[in-house]
Amino acid sequence: MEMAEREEGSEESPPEVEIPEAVVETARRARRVVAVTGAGVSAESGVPTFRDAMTGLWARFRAEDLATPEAFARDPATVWAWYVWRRRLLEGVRPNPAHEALAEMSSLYPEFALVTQNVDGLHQRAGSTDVIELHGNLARDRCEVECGSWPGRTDEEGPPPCPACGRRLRPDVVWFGELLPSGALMTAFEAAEQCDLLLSIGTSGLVEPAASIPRVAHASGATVVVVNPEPSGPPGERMIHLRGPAGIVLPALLTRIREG
Ligand code: BJW
Repeated sequence: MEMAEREEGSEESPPEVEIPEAVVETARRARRVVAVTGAGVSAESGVPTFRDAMTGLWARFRAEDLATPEAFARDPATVWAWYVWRRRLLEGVRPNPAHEALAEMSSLYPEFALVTQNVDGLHQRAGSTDVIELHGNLARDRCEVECGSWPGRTDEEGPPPCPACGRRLRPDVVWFGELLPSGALMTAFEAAEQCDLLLSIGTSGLVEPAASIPRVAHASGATVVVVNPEPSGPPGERMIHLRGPAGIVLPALLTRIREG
């Protein structure tokens, strides 16, 4: 896919993106659509991805060393500080055109499932409802012994005690080695098995079980469209890669679908 050069002095108008006719046709014909999103969909909002933006704390720690129950047990203060930093960062960001396009797309289809690995809540802030959150949400804490969840706190010295039992609070997110919420996971895989079109947006596809969702959709007969500026696997039958930032590609796709 090619993007036209921006003209001098035309910063206001978005760059033109060519969406292949085959994608437009498939997206117009589809009735059941699943969008699976990862950190890349929020990159243009200024939220760092996990594996390709290494600034601040990201430069000093690997996600795999912080997003584990073992890391929290070993060094709760560091893990807590990482999440406080990320919560603060979210206070200053807004949904971008990719989130907005997905929120609008849902109204075009009889069945539309938005499945996200992200914990930033930006899809909801863009107007999406019934978002299937596979990895939890940074806006919440929960008790480490599961006695409840509360609004996420940004105490500098953490982790704070659970208001109910006094044990530690932790962010209500899914760490490596932990089970994903079973209802969300089941809904996501069922939707993938039944969809005509699956959009895989801004994810490296390295983390299971989320990474299997597009594969299940493809094996069940759906067309899979990957939206990512970086190369992905080889194209194949019903497997199309739209190379570009989600904030440019998705609004362009939405415009083309609506033209029909
Ligand atoms: C753009 C862009 C732009 C940039 N536009 N795009 C089977 C095989 C092997 C291992 C396993 C397996 N099954 C389970 C495992 C173990 C493990 C796993 O997957 N490990 C692999 C890494 C090897 N999975 C788990 O432990 C899961 N639990 C589980 O399966 O329980 C049962 C079980 C346990 C153990 C063994 C077997 C079974 C839990 C996974 C939890 C993941 N948690 C995290 C942290 C969440 C909380 C937090 O935010 O802190 O979730 S890790 C992190 O990775 C986060 C993300 O949601 C997740 C995925 O990352 P994502 O979104 O893809 O981001 P990136 O950075 O990787 O990619 C960004 C992409 O965007 C890039 O491609 C860019 O190019 C692109 N991009 N700008 C569009 N503008």
